[in-house]
Amino acid sequence: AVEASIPEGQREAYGQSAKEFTTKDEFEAEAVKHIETTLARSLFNCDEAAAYAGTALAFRDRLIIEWNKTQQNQTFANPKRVYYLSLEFLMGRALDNAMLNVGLKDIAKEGLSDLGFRMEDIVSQERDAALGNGGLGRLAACFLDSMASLNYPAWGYGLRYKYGIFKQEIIDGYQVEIPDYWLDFNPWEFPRHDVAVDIQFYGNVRKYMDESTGKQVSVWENGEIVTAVAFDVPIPGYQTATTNNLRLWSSKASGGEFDFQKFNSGDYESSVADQQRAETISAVLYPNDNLDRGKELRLKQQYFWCAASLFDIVRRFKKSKKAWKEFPSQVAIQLNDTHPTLAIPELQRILVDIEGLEWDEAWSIVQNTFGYTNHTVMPEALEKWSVPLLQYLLPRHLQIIYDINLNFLQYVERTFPKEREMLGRVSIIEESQPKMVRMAYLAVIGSHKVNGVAELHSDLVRTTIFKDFVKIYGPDKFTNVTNGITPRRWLHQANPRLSDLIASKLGGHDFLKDLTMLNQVEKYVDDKAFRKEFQEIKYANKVRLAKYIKDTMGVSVNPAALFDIQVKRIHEYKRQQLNIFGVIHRYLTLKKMSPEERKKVTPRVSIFGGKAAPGYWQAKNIIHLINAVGKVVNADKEIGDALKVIFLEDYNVSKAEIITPASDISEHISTAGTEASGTSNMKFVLNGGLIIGTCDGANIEITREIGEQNIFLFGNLAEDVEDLRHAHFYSEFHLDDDLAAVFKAIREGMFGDAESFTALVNSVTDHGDYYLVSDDFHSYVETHKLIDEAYQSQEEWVTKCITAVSRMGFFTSDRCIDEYAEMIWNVEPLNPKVNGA
Ligand code: GPK
Repeated sequence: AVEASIPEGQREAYGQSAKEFTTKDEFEAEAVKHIETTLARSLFNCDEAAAYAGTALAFRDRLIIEWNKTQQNQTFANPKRVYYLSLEFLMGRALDNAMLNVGLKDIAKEGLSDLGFRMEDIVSQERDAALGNGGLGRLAACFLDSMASLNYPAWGYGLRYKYGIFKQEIIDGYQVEIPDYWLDFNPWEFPRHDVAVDIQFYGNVRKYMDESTGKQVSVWENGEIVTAVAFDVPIPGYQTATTNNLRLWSSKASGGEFDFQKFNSGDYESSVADQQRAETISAVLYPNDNLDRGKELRLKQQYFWCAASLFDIVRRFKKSKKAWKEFPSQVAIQLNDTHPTLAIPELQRILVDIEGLEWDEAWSIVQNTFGYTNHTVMPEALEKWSVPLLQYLLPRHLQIIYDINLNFLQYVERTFPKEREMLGRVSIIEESQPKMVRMAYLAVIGSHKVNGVAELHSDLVRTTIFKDFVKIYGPDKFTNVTNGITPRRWLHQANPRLSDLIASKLGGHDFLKDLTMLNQVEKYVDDKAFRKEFQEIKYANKVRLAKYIKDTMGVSVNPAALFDIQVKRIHEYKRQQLNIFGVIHRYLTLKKMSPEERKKVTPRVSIFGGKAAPGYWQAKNIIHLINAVGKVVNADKEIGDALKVIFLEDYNVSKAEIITPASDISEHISTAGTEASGTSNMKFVLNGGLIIGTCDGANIEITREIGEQNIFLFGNLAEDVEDLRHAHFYSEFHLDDDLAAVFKAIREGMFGDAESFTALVNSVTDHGDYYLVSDDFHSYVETHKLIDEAYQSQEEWVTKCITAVSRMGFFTSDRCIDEYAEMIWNVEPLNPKVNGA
């Protein structure tokens, strides 16, 4: 019926443009066509970069077709949709994933080989899309993959940063940050210059009485306008036709390229300056992880993105001509942390000020639409914005926030008349100087569900930061969805040989869509051939990493040594300092041994990687110490292969794909109660490595699933942390003896420049040891001894690894998405084939 209005010639032509390559020769023809025409490159100028571009563009053509069909299908069926609002999407590379999901990787591999290229070289030409800091942003990327793979009608909304997370260089042992300009060739995005939204900032609110309705009306006026332009990124599902959309907003000055009034009055330079000022909104990703810095430009980013996304969502809803009360039956919006909390007052503003709904009716729509995911209970990470800043930038939103707060506090007062002291505690407004808006409270009040990301974390959410809210709303509003990872990228792509070995036993790769099938692997734990192949794969992955280390750093490491890896953002709570102090202890121990004794020790390679926020001085000290220790240890002839210390530069998603499959042990050693979940712990175990970890985040659930004989747990428990911290100040503080020896070595200059490590040592000895490094040190060192012993009997070790892999089915992000869909979103998958699409 809809098609009837389209001229017949156009309908036919459209159908024909959709020819898709299916053979090697067709692939080659497509890729070469793109190299010759799209890139205008001659045969004599076809290098690896050009081959990458040709391959990417050929696959892109195929994706676009599926993507258009999916979007048409969703438009016709008009089901309830999920909108995942996240300031970060840490996608990594797209080509390998596109080839896997389209299902023609082997054909492309043969085709490229005909053209004289190796697949790995071509895939590694791509720059990472690094629009995120760490776990939170990578989780969003895994969720997009799962939502598409499970056929959920889902959109991601984010910002199109011109500069993603900075590139890290290590110069003389120090971190140096280089801007990441990643957009010079990005075939995976589609500018939608026709999808543009004007966003207002500043200005004032005018109130008047509408005579005809007798209602008070608020008008936000005289503001400054910036335009949001949509850039769309296709998100293909695995083995399904569903290809969802990630919409990223880019900022530009409103009114076309220039302000023509200024231009005509001869003020050309200032109109260019306006343009550049508008563009700064989406210019750069803030490089802080688990830290709130309260910068004005960051608040502008948040509102810009929330307002553009909501405009888009509301526009789509209005096309359906349904009544407003249907909005929550058509729209579920998930807030990835508090960064998009302004979407709550923004939707209330749209409904009340623009659409003319009554406050209460609007508010019930808002509450039923939003869900909020909390990712941390650490106080320094909980967002607050100053009232004067909000008043200046978003005057109408501040009023709305005050009204939300008033209604909420009145409700609390009515319900708990005897607990007036609670009002100050739960108020959205903190009565400080200046006053602050507590974004997490606003997110809780404006959502129908609040979830943490692992069981312990969700318990802490309920019993600490939102304790009063559990009392006010009841326990059912608060829930848990334990994080997961996509097995497509983190098993099949990163570790194809292990994926294929599993597939050979399970009769194909179906487990990549139903990871619980991994439990069938346990049957092969005693199968000689299986075990041998499993070990060979791990060894090959370690050889690959050893080669990478040699190529990038010039250091030779022995792939037969125990590879001990800690890669994640550098943060005091993640305790890379505990790890490097442990490494120093190991070095001192080795130095005391005779050469004969030393030969009996399990050789180790301690591998670190991760970025420090540019303004996080103590984290940078940790990086410096790791590099300083590496320099001394790696040059020590006496030590040789017994110990090597490596700091891998510029850890990112594509490097994680090489590093993760190569671990024997990985470290997840945060102070108990601080790491909400962690997700790399899951990746390492799924790839056949064991972990050493504290009883924190998802480590606890991993232990429950894989069995405590297959994990190395150590350290104090979350429930004891408060008392231990207290004891550091009020009782005699006893520094662990082995740790004291480590500090002595550092102070005496064993690793050079003792001065520059003073602060790191003092944070333990003089400043209260907030992260309990000394309390956990002994248990940490003892557990590493157990690891050394366990590794000596390779047979038992392999049994542990295989058993652990087979019990990891729970940790797929597909399970997470089904849980969100059922408990929070109330959405169903949409069959991609309905409507004959
Ligand atoms: C949590 F609060 C934050 C943050 O600002 N950035 C970030 O990456 C992480 N997180 C947690 O630290 C991890 O424990 C968790 O697995 C991840 O979010 C995803 O939930």
